[in-house]
Amino acid sequence: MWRIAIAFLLFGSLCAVDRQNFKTCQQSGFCKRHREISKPTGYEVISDSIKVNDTGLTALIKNKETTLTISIVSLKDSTVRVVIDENEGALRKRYQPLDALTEKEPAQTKFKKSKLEEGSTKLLTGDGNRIVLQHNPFRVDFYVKDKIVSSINSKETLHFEAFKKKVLLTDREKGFWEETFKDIKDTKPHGSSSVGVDIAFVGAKNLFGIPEHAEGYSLRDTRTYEPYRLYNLDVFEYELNSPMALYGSIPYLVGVHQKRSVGALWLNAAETWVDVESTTADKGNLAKEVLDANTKPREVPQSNARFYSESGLIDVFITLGPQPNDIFRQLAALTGVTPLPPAFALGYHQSRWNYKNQKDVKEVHEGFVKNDIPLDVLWLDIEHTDQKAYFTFDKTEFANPEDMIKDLAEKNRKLVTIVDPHIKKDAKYYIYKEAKKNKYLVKDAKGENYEGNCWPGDSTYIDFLNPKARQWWSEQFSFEKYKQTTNDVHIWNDMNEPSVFNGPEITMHKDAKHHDGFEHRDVHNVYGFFQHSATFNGLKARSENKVRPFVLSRSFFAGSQRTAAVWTGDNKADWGHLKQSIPMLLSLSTAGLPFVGADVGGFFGNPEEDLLVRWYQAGAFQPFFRGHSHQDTKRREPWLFADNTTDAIRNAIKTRYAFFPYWYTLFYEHSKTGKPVMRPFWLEFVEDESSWDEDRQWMVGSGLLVKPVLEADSKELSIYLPGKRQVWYDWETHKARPSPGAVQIPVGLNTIGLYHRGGTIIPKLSEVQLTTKDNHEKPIVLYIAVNQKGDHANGTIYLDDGESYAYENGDYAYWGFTFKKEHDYLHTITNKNLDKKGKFDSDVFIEKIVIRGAKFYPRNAHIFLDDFSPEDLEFEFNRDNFIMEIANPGAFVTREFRIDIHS
Ligand code: NBV
Repeated sequence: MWRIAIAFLLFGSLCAVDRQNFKTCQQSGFCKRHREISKPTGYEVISDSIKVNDTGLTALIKNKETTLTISIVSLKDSTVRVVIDENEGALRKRYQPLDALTEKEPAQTKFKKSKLEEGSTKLLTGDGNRIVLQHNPFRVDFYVKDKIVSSINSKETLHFEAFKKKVLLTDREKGFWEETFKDIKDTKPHGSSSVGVDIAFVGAKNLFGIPEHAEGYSLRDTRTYEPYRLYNLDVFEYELNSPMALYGSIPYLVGVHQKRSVGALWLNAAETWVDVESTTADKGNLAKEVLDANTKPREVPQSNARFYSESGLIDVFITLGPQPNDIFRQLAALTGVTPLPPAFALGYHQSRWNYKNQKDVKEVHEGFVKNDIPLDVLWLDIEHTDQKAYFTFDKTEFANPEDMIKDLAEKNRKLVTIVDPHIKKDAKYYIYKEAKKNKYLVKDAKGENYEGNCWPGDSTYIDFLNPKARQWWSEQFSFEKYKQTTNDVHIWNDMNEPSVFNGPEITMHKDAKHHDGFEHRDVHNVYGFFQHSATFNGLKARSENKVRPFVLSRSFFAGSQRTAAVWTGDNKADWGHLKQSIPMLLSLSTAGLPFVGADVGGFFGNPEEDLLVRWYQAGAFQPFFRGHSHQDTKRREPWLFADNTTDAIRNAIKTRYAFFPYWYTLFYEHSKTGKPVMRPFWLEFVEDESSWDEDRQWMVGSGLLVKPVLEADSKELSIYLPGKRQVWYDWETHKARPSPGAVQIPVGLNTIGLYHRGGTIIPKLSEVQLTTKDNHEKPIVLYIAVNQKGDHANGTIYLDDGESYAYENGDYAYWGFTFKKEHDYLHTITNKNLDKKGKFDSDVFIEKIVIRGAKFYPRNAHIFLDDFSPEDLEFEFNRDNFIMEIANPGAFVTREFRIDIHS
């Protein structure tokens, strides 16, 4: 069996993606059936079935063949849930991935009013939004401030395959009762049970989201293209600009609009396809609703997304915004946020398949010290195990893991080890024995333990759908079980789509069986989610809830952000992949998953030095920052290149560390607001439509614009400065530029396009040490970028111990800084405790303050601390560039001060 694996591997590493391994919509029976629907499916509401109570409405809807139930409930914060299920007496229960939600039953809120009329039922929500159920044809319209913003089934494509008794032959050719792909048969014992409907986003020119695809950020019209596929798959050397499925799925998208953005979460874990269409509302089925609301007839853009899933329910959450901030908060209320990561996880990670032995590990991490390059984490890939039996160490190459971990820990570094979900079928392997004995393994269609081929050869798979199996899995991370590990070891869950080398499309057979009678087809996209959440819980429990875990997962689903960071899998060392990583990470961020990154340098192949440098520069401004490479590639530790390459990589990594206080604050703020750390422009500049689909540049938080060099031999970098009436400052030269606008900067080896947005204040470390821990509590420099009017800027900083949960009990500090023009002759800089519950006592002091855009002539400056006696401050002022620098103001971040600048 292992030969197959190796043959597969070699094949995989030699050529690009083998498309033949993966289905097209035409080859997927249900996708084809849904896509071919060309006439209205004819659903109408049975008027006398409508029941409305305080918080919800239920009704029956039917067409010629099928009767369904619909429920519409109003949730908190402008969110509406619409569920369509079979009517009573269904032959089987349909799976709902409710664990993706933070609350399995999201709290409902009361309607203000409801009104049953001839032809429609109107509901007014507590937030003042209106929902209109149109009876015939069946349709659900959503209004914000009397403007229609979204509609379900406006194209009348609702199609719901109810379970039925097996009728031999009739539907066979359509793949209803069985389907074969590349000689592998899906027995479909329960027949097909697919569901699908269209969702309209009125006023939205662009849709964003539904990761993961190697595609542009703005979703493209699929009318003459394959639909986007959501089916977690292990794809070797994935193709660029393709809607093919990749490792993870979040069935969530946003329709962006200047005043009324809308999000939709399609809560379904089965194979799903999404067709996207960009059209105009004034000519379609919603024309009347759109034109009614507009006095003058005009063209109104509309985007439609049509979702089809192989099984499960139609369970849609519509978040009604209306502003981008609201959209992120509303999604976070449904599927959660990333809890504050341990500080080290925001540092640089060095990985490779594989560091060969302990000596290798030692040389590599000491190499970082010798070469003065910061590093927080060293990673061990599959070869560190005893013959791919996870939770073990190879007895010869890693004979003393405790020493190795101690050695790393002494330098304030961590180790990450890989733990995949396939379990070596070996009667002597304790994990296999226990899982088998406890019946925690996935079963095949016949009810035997499911077997597939993966790294260890014959493998079985943990049934993570079973809560007891999850609990057991979590316990495997305890120090008694995962021997020779400590709290300094964190975990990487790879291959958890799950990858099955000899399975259909390199994954599990759809007729395999899981806990509670569900088939693999029902739960496929949530399998990895359950693995990484059980891993996270295990790490947390092993430290008695004291140490924040770090888990990286390849597969993901909605809600994955609560327990994992994610990377974009097996990319390639070429410029195209570097570019594609940006929209990929933005799509993940848009879908609520903020802790994301791509393998720096590219996993397959050997990057030219220029590319490697540029990739480090981009990665330094992306949330998860890890260099990683395939075992067949040349070694790429940063010092193995020409000196100027090593220098440029060192610079990039040091720059990352210097911005650590800003990153950490942004992750904290994400956990409170749901806003991502790496941001698309529309979140910050919704007024500037031309910037919405930008996929070469991004924002880190609200203050920093990043445009890395993305082309070989670049001489010049052109940067778009978004927004209206904003001012931007070149991070290095302080030169101010208005927006909207574009700027060209000359490119050197160390160039990263970085612009500081006027009106914001960014804290940065004044010097960096070699790990985040060594940087803890070190002095900062405050960069103040004055806004366009010249009268204001503000920013924040979050501090805590960086590793424990003490912050949950008040051991943190969250402070704000404000620069303000008080009047023509006085500008002030003040700080303020923004959260009095935070009691963290810190000694972090401000070593320097840099004011960009200081359009005044300072005569003197002094600081007031806790009394009324001011102390004079020394400063420098550059009249040409309007830069004022105050060195050593004697201010501490978490002690109140006021600096007066007289001009
Ligand atoms: O465990 C080996 C690799 C890993 O290095 C990579 O990051 C994963 O995406 N893994 C996939 C399996 C084999 C890939 C060819």
